[in-house]
Amino acid sequence: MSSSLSFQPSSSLPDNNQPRKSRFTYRQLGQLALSSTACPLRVVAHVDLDAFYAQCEMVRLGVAEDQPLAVQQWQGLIAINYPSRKFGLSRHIPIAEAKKLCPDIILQHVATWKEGDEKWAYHDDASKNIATHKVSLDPYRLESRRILACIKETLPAHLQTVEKASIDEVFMDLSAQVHTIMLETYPELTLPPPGNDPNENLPLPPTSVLDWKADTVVDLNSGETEYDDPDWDDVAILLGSEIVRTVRAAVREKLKYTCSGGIAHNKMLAKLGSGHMKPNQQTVIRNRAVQQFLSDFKFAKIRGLGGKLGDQVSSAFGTESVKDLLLVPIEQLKQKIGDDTGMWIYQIIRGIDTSEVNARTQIKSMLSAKSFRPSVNSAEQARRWLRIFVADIYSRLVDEGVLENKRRPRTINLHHRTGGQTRSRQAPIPQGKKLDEATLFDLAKVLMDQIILEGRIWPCLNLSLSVGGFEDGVTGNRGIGDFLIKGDDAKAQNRVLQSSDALHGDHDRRGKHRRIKSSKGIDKFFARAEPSEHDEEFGAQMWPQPDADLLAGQDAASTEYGNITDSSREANEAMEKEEIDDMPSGPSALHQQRITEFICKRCQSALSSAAALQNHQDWHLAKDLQEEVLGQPLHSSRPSAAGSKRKAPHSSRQRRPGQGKAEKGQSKLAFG
Ligand code: TTP
Ligand code: CA
Ligand code: CA
Repeated sequence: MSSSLSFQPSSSLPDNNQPRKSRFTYRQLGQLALSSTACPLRVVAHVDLDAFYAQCEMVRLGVAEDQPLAVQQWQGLIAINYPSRKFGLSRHIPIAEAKKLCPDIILQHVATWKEGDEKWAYHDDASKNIATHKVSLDPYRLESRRILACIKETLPAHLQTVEKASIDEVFMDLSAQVHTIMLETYPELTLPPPGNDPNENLPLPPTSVLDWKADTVVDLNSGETEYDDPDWDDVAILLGSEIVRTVRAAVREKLKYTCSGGIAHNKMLAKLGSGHMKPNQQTVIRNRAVQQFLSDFKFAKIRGLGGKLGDQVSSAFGTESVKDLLLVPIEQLKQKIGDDTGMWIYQIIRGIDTSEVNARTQIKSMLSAKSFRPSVNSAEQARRWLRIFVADIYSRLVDEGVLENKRRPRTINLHHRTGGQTRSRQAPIPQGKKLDEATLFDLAKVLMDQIILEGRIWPCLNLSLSVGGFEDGVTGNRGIGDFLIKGDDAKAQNRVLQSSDALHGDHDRRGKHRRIKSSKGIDKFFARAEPSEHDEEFGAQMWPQPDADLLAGQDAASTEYGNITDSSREANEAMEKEEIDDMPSGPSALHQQRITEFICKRCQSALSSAAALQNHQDWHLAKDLQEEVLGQPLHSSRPSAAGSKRKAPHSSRQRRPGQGKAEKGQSKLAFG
């Protein structure tokens, strides 16, 4: 790895005095202007905030940059700033241990909603009140929005493609901007190709020296040397890297946040790059360095290969390393893993990823939920929680542009669980009117009342409210006043709910499948990159693995934070594993006893407590619902979609690891 490179004098005039040509054509240069995913000169960047929630708290509290600080959620740590990482702190360390290792550490609990409160706040006693408080991530969403806005302001409006990939990450397709800079910097590129033939190769860049400034530049593949003249893909990535440096400096100067960047040919590589050297650095992966860079990774680091699929691959081929997997012939991959998935793996470990950077937020659903310990035992108490869920969801809807009528959900769902039974109710959200918090709350209350009417619903152990079916709002000349809900409309709304009950209310008698089909909001369980209350059940550390919030592709089904994907699944699997890992290791009698007491009948996992077992069973339920929503198990071999404009396995009609069902997006976090 080198921090700066210089090339030897250009050898673009070889022996026969004919100028040597670039590997790239005029046509390919043209594709760069269009940000074509097929363009070999394409430049994609990924920016990820360093220790994000911890930085948010540092900025909010105005603490010194070298002050160790961690963000606490109940009895766990969810974000650790870099000064405290020097003391060996990580997400998995108990609070007492963290204080021992770093006595000066500031432990800041996340903001919470207190049962019955109208607004979240930072409560000093939150960590002791898991039963009556619910985490609010609003402070971090707010900062996320400011950072996204800052990034967008830094880039030219007409040339930017920025995708919020999680609460603290963005992808940027820099191709169009890089193209513009290239033409300005190298006017020879604006000349028509010889014979006006776009398939002619470009001249080589006139420069033989590329200054990578302070970037980390990944070493070249074997066989390539720094003495080879740079080609236009090197120049493009260098220009991309300069843009990222400017973006990071703006975020730092204007908002005080540090972040790390990755600059490469596609999303997958850019994402691996941003995590390569942290904090406050950026890593460049030139095309000539991709193989070298990837072969050092375990394939579990690649998004989509971190969970069950990764396990399946490692047991099928007896390895966890990319290097070994590269030796497996494609036919063998297809045979053991399935045609599409095998093909996808074959390509992704070779650094091939044609997923687009999506500028449009494609949230599909939002969920707010809580498991109750102790249980909730009255309608009044349940309503107090509903008020919080609605406030939580509404603030996210505002982020989504609901006030501007940009996008709005079409359905609202309530799931209710007692010891033995889960009930769900769904209703349409009246369209064409302003959607406000009171309307949502009224809808939620009606759903709750319907469930209450069924009887025997206490004690309630879990409530989950979700909204889904997002679609673009009607644009036009209607002012916000046109969307106000009037009294009569509210009554009409109730009538709609009643008829919806007739359509959807008979869940328990029709069985689970029926219920699931009317409850797509549950896909949210698999689509989070931000922790939700559901995560609290599993403990803070169990939520998304660092890689699990990314995902990809332009085609995947979208939910609030990201795709309904295997990657989200990985997050859930991680939860499950960590539940098990939380138990004392070693064959102690206590351990044995706990194992036999809390075994999941479905998968034989051992859980550490009755509550953990309950949560684990919720996870199974969510997974079942998810499979129903997707219609088939993931990773099965599927026929290619005829007529799709993209090639398998990236077809917009197919799901692949890292994607959800067709339509798209990521539950992921749109910054802002
Ligand atoms: P990450 O980007 O994974 O981690 P980070 O920003 O804290 O640290 P890094 O510098 O390594 O990127 O997650 C972003 C935020 O999401 C993190 O600050 C807190 C939250 N989070 C959780 O609450 N639980 C988790 O398990 C993870 C991974 C993140
Ligand atoms: Ca981060
Ligand atoms: Ca992140």
